[in-house]
Amino acid sequence: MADFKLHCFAQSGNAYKVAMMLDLCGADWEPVFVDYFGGATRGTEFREGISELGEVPVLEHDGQRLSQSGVILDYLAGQLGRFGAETEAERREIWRWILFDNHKFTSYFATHRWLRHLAEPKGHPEVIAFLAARARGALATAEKRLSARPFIVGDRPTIADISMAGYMFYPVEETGFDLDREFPAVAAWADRLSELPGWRAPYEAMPNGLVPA
Ligand SMILES: N[C@@H](CCC(=O)N[C@@H](CS)C(=O)NCC(=O)O)C(=O)O
Repeated sequence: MADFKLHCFAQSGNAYKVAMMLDLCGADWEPVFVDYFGGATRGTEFREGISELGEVPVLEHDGQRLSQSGVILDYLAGQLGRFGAETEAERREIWRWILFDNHKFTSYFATHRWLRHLAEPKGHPEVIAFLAARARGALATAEKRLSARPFIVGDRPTIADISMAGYMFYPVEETGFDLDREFPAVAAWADRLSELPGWRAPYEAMPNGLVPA
């Protein structure tokens, strides 16, 4: 049995943050497919048996069950000794960006992708336009930051990068954002992350929720 079990599906960039961390750390892990599109996260079995929050990712390790990608990344950085903070100031800086990611960067980008590409029926055009504008604003913040340094906190990748990159590797047909054209520093940063040893793309790392095995 693998050391780590990750409840996930490939369309979830939030789950991908954890899959990416496990891959980059060379951890022994296996995915547990969650049939999100079949309603699993809204069902009693998941909410009472896996997570009351009704969301992936959920990580099982050592008799524990953890949820919220930021908390899981922090836990894994401690367990696996990679991509964590080296000083207290760096720890605060990492959390500043993980919170920004959860509130503005991932959340608008992911909800925009969801409503334009995955939801049935698709979202109202005005709602999609609102979310695109909010996502573009958060991307502009990251673009400025990454124009001046290779990674979010400085010279080396940390869990802040892994958190923020959760949705950066889905195709433009899904996201509606051509990062190379609109946000070249963000695109170059995502390329740098994808060159790290062990990296796999979301659809390679996790089971596809629309084509269950
Ligand atoms: N802040 C959470 C967000 C998790 C989240 O939004 N997960 C989505 C998939 S990407 C989910 O499982 N949603 C279930 C639902 O809405 O029923 C995290 O970072 O873990």
